[in-house]
Amino acid sequence: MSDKLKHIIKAQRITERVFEDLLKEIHAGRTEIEIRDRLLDLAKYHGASGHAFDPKVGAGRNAADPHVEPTDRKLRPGQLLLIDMGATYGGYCSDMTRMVAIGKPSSEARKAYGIVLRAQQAAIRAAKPGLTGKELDAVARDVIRRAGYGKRFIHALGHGIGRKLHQDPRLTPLRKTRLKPGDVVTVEPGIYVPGRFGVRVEDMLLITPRGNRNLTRTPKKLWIL
Ligand SMILES: [Mn+2]
Repeated sequence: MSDKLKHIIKAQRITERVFEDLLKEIHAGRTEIEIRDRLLDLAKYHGASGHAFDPKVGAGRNAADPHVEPTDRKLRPGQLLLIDMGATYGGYCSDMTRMVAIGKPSSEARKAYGIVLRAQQAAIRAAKPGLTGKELDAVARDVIRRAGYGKRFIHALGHGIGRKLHQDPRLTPLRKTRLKPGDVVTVEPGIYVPGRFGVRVEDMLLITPRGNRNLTRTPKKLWIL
């Protein structure tokens, strides 16, 4: 196994432990900033060399912006909370997004979560060498479009990741770079409904000679806390 892969996997396992610990501390009344600060402490505790980016923690309508910044607003029952996080280890990055619900979410938000998950699973089934970034992006985008949310998926499907958080190959409608074995890419479709909620689910895939291997182990159920 290459050093690149070893380090990305280690960074991702740290991220997963952080998320698992964090779940025990999320509840109504806590603020997004408090959760972000705990996340940073836990990453250090679990051995991260650093953070791949400022963690994105946003609840309810705040998550409708894909580049959400945590605020001092308190989590409220019924909100979906988006957590996008990544540790670094040995100079390499990890990147993962998971959703948590504070009590029972609205049926619209649950529906959107299901669509995003189906779009992501379709892209994961399809990812293999030779496919272009544009083609893989289209696999996920078509699922979301057919479900009626095409205009709400407002960013690229994913990006290469390694020493840099965002690098080639980019999975976007604009790029025709072909995937090749050894590439590590994120697959992160989303649905963002202004004023209401945002949903994104993100895993990292290693492109293998015949397909891909999912490097992310954290389950993708919608946690209801
Ligand atoms: Mn990402």
